[in-house]
Amino acid sequence: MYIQWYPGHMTKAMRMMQDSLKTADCVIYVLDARVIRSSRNPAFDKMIKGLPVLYVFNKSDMVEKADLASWEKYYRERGEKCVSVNSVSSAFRAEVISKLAELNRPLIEKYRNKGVNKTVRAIVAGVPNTGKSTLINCLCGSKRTVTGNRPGVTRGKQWVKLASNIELLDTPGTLPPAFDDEERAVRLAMIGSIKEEVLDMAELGLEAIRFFKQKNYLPFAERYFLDSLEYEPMEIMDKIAKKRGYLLNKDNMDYERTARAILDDLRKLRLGRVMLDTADEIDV
Ligand SMILES: Nc1nc2c(ncn2[C@@H]2O[C@H](COP(=O)(O)OP(=O)(O)OP(=O)(O)O)[C@@H](O)[C@H]2O)c(=O)[nH]1
Ligand SMILES: [Mg+2]
Repeated sequence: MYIQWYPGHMTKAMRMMQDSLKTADCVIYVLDARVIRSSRNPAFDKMIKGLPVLYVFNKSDMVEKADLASWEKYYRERGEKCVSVNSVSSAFRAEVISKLAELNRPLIEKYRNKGVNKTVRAIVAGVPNTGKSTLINCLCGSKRTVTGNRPGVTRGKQWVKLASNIELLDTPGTLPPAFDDEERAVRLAMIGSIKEEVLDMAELGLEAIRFFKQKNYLPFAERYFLDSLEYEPMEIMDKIAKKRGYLLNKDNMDYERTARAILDDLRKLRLGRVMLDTADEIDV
């Protein structure tokens, strides 16, 4: 599936990130726990070389703990600091703040030795809709930023004071510039990080079916009363449309509506807690 997923304003957004990084001491890199690999942005990774980074695996409530543990292990073995979070809950607040303090301890101590009380500036970044603004609100314990379940909610940058010596910068979601990796684009689209305006929803639904078929993910078959996933993706789409009675007219099925139903089921966990970037893909 070809997705023209790099809208013009993204170039501007990436330039803004480059600019903001000049005043940042560290990065809070918000990844979606379902797509820990696909929600990395290689262009952004290059920009932040040399800065301390805390990787936040957000929406951890949407995947199985055991699946997430493989990614945590992988990051930790590589010496990367990471923490799994559900930003909608306040339960993770203290842990993230303590990890953030740990990340910046060398810097704070360096300044303290000079008698300076350093204010740490952390840039909160990630692809659209990963929960950056929600995380900031969670850390602050109050609604300081605008959030919403669609990509592109945060427009400009916004500094938020977390404590007397920590400031957080909320930024608009940014996508990787190249679309050399179609799988990445598809997965980001599946979780809702790419604006619907640039997507062919029926085609995306078919990609979702391909994904579940390839993993032979049986809860998918169960959800739609299919006896197996041993059919062509289009056949599966057709069966689901028929079972649901999604008709365009008396001769044609409504595949777009079918696709939307599948994606909605995926995003609302009605297909279970599905990790799209599975642990067996860690080292690929
Ligand atoms: N289940 C779950 N939902 C979350 C979590 N964090 C955020 N959300 C939801 O995800 C949606 C997007 O959250 P935002 O904070 O607006 O995401 P963002 O990364 O700031 O998005 P942009 O500003 O558009 O780039 C909202 O509906 C949030 O309620 C989480 O940890 N778990
Ligand atoms: Mg936001």
